[in-house]
Amino acid sequence: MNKNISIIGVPMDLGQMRRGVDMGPSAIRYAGVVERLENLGYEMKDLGDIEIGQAERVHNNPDTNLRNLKAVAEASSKLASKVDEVISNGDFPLIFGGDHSIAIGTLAGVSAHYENLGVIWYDAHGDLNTGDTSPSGNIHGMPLAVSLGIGHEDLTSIGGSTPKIKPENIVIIGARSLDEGERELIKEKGIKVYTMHEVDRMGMAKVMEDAIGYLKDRTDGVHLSLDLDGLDPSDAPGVGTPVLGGISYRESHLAMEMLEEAKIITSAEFVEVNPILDEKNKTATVAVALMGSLFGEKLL
Ligand code: Z70
Ligand code: MN
Ligand code: MN
Ligand code: MN
Repeated sequence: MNKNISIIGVPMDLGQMRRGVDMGPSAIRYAGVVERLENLGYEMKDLGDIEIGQAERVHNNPDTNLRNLKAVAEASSKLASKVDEVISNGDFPLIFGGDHSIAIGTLAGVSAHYENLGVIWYDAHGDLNTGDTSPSGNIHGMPLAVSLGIGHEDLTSIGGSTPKIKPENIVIIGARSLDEGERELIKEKGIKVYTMHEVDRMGMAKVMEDAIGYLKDRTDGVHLSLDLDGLDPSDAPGVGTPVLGGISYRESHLAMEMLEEAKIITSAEFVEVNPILDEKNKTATVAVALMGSLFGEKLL
C-alpha cells in the first residue's frame, strides 16, 4: 500500500433526510484514525473538510425530485478536484463522510487516473437509483448510478461527462435492501452483487476471494466505498438507514484483511457514520478498526 495517506473530510448531510451524518468526519477523527495509521508506518496528512452549502428549506424545485441537488453538485465538484489533486501528488486518498452522495465526487476525482477503475461497494443498499426510480429523492441512494453515467446531468457531468466506471468493474457486497429500479439496472448491466444470501451461503472468505479474483485481472485500480450500514446494526448502530441481517464486525475485518493481502485497493471512503444515532461513538470506532485492517494491522 502507498505509504502516504491524505485524509479528506466531507461533512455532507444533504443527500438524505437525517441530520447528524455531517458530524461523521469529526467522529472518525475523534476515534483516533491518524494515530492508528501512523502506528502502522504511514505518513498521514489531514487536509481538513470540504465546505458544504445550505440545505433547501423546502424542496420546491419543479424541475427535479432530487433534494438539495445544487448544494450536493457543488460539494461533489470540490471533492472531485481535491481527490484528483491528492492522487496527482502521489498520495492515497482516504475520504470520510458524510452521507453516501459524496461518492459521486470521490469517483469523479479518482476515475480520471485509471483506465479501468474497479469499485467495491460495501453496503446494505445498491445506491443505483435515478430520479425516476428513487422512492425518496435522496441523492445518497443514487451515487453508483451517477458514476455509471445514469441520472441527473448536473451530477453525471461532474469531472467530465463520460461515465466514471464500467458496470463490469463493480462488485457490490452486503446488499439486502434493493428497490425495483435498482434490481432492473443490476440485471440490465450485469453488475456483480454478493447479497447477504451469498455472504451466508459462501462465507465471507469465499466472497472476498471471488470478488478479488474478479476485479484483479480487469482493473488497474480499485476504490473501496464502505457504507457503515453494510454492517449489521448491532455492530454499527450509528447509521441513518439501519437494515437487519447485515455483515458482522468479524466478517468485515476478514474482508479488509483480504483486501490488504491482495494489495488492490488504491483509494477508500467510509461513509454514513451518524454520531447522533450512535452509541458512544461505536460506529466511528468500528470504521477506524476496519481501516486498521485495511491498512495492514496484524495481531502477530
Ligand atoms: C433507498 C433510496 C440508501 C443509504 C439508504 C435507500 C438508499 N434505496 N442509501 N442509505 N446509504 O432512498 O434510494
Ligand atoms: Mn448540515
Ligand atoms: Mn450507501
Ligand atoms: Mn446504505
